[in-house]
Amino acid sequence: QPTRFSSTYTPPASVQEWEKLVDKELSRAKNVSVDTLRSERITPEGVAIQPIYWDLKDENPEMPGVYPYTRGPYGTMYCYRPWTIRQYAGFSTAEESNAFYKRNLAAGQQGLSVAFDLPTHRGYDSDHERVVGDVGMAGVSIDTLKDMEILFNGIDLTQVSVSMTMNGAVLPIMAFYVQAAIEQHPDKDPAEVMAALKGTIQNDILKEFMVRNTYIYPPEPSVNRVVADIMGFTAQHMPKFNSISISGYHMQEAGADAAIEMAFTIADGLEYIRTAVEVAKLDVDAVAPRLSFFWGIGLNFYTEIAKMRAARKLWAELVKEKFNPKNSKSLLLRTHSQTSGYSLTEAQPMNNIIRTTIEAMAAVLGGTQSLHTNSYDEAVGLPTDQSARVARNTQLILQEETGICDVADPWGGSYMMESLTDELYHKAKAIIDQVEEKGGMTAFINNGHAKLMIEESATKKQGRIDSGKDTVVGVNKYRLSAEDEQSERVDVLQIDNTEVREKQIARMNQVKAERDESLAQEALARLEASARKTQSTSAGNDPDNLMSLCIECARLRCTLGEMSQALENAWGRHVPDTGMVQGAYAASFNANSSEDKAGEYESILKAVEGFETSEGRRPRILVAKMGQDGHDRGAKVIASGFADLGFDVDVGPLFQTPKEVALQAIDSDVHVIGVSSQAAGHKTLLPALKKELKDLGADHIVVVAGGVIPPQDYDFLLKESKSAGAVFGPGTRIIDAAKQVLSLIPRQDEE
Ligand code: 2CP
Repeated sequence: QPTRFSSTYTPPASVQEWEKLVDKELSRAKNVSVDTLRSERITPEGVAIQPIYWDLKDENPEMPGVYPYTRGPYGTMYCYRPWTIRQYAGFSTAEESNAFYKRNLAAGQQGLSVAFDLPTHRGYDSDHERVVGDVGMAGVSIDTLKDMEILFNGIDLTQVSVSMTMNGAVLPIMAFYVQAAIEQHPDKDPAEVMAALKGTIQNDILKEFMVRNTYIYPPEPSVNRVVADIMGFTAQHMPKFNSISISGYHMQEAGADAAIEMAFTIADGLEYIRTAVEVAKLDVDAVAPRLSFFWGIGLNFYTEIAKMRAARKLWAELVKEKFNPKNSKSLLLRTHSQTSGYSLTEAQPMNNIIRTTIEAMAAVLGGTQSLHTNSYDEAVGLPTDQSARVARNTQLILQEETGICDVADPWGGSYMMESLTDELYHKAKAIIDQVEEKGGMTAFINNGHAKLMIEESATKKQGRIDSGKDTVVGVNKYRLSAEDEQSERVDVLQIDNTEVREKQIARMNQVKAERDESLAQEALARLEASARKTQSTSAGNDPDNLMSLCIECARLRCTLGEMSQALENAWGRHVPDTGMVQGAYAASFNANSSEDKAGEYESILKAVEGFETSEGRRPRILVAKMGQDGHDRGAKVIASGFADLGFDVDVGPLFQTPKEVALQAIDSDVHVIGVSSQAAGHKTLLPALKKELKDLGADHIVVVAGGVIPPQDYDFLLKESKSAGAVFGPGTRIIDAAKQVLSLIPRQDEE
């Protein structure tokens, strides 16, 4: 048996290609060569860990950095440069977020990732009537250039790479970011500053229509103008900036399994290249090297690693086949990953550290380029400094204490992993073929197919958990007593939403007062006029490019809401439909449950029938979402589950005000309103709903709440403000919630 480096061993062609590539990769690095990588990582037992392993009997082994990239986009992977530790954060005002970023960078974080609040996502300034409960809650509030300048105060944007999660109001946010960078360097040519900017904008609007719901405009202009013009602008002026982060994460969070997540995400990516080439007339090689990806990483350890390996291969093959690029970088799937928020539990939150560590290991063993690890308290609220530190240290420990970075694709060649990679590859490819046959992802989304497939998968998963088929430690197995559970509670960050909102409005008014009003209005009018044109080249130097026009608006101190409104005047606001999956919960629960659990299901059905007999109609519930919180997995699963259990279910539209919810509830004559809240607005929005009901003489309607609500707030909702009759935290079984809701509805003879 020859060794890899014995004089008698002649490496096969793919290994030789890898060696050449590695020489090139390492030529950038000081004091590192292939030889140092091969000989310097010696274990205490005297074993030299090699940067890569392959089967010596294989005549053409797959290698990392070599087509089709199953084993990784780079030849040496973490041996040369570990993944970027990039924690997603932002809350309250720009000042507070800026201070948080600086503390994190000083403590070992390597790149920034900005979370914006929901009004910003949806294109509303902080003074808009629809966003009262949302300002500064789930991210930082940005209304003007001034906010963006404060957000990055003391952080040189030409040096630190910044990721921004923004899709709806992506044009104003990108414009503020670019203009803030330019104004950080008044002595430099703006072109030079823009060329130095490195980072990523999420700008993945297609998935918003399936799952994340922070769209503003209808799909057609969102893709063909907004996304296309940003691709055109960044290709020309910001070559180091990743113009889209094509995201599967939110699909997984919404319930998609790995094959669906991978397939829809890759199909979205193909659609974006098609838009670039066919609509914006850009060269594939001008765009594809700066498309990046974003995966959710859950607890299915082997599957997640295999997913990342299969996705790289699938992307490389499909881009090559469909667009025939000349630059090999166009074929690389580079990705950010985030551990699963869905997998976190409110019960025994310390268990979440272990879950997150395992997920982080899967992301890294799958070859991620950048990683966010969730904080253990994220199932109940915003992370504190302490929980954020534990999350960051999880990555630092993996990078610096474990030796995991010493070898690229350690799973390569495992019978099991190669087989699983192959199977997932084929499953995802079959779904992509189906999507492409239907005319691509936009068509597949428009006909509602994509959303339903994800919702069905989510509802089945809930049935598996509620029936006990899938274990969730501390939730459906190994539970603590109520008393012990209480002692495990953790502190969460509390934000005074009213104070943040007032501060934001004051600052915005000051910016408006100090600007040249007529110049600002002219710039907004030019933006609207461009949006009304159906023909634009999207090229970065086209005077109608929406990104250039927004940068000009930002320079003249127009607000985010004003720019968004100018575009809305031309395109309108997108209104989603509210369909619901039927039968999936019942089927999944009953197929997976033991006999006693099946009896439990039957007993709820009987109770609902009993209600109907005594009250003359079934219990009727309105599942409502208030504020700008578009996370609707919980609401959709609850709606489907309750419907399967015999309730009459109305699903309210997204983004409602408390008054709109109250009016719909009265109109539909429901017994109960179930409010689903994931974005921290509950302490403002629930009391407001209760007041509306009272004012409208409908105080008899029971209100219950569920979602991400810190246990510390339960007393406020249940007792102090009496704005909810029950609160259901993450991990509540649907059948338990249904039982309790039924018991809360006053019967006719009690009234
Ligand atoms: C890296 N490099 C290497 C190697 N590794 N060169 C040679 N050999 C290697 N082994 C080089 C790269 O070529 C690149 O240089 C530079 O080092 C940086 O590496 P990278 O792989 O580009 O890493 P990165 O800068 O960290 O970028 C990673 C991504 C980027 C994935 C490409 O798009 C990204 O950071 N995404 C983050 C997205 C994110 O944070 N999203 C937040 C979602 P060159 O650039 O010169 O080539 S939070 C979402 C929430 C949940 C929400 O949406 O609601």
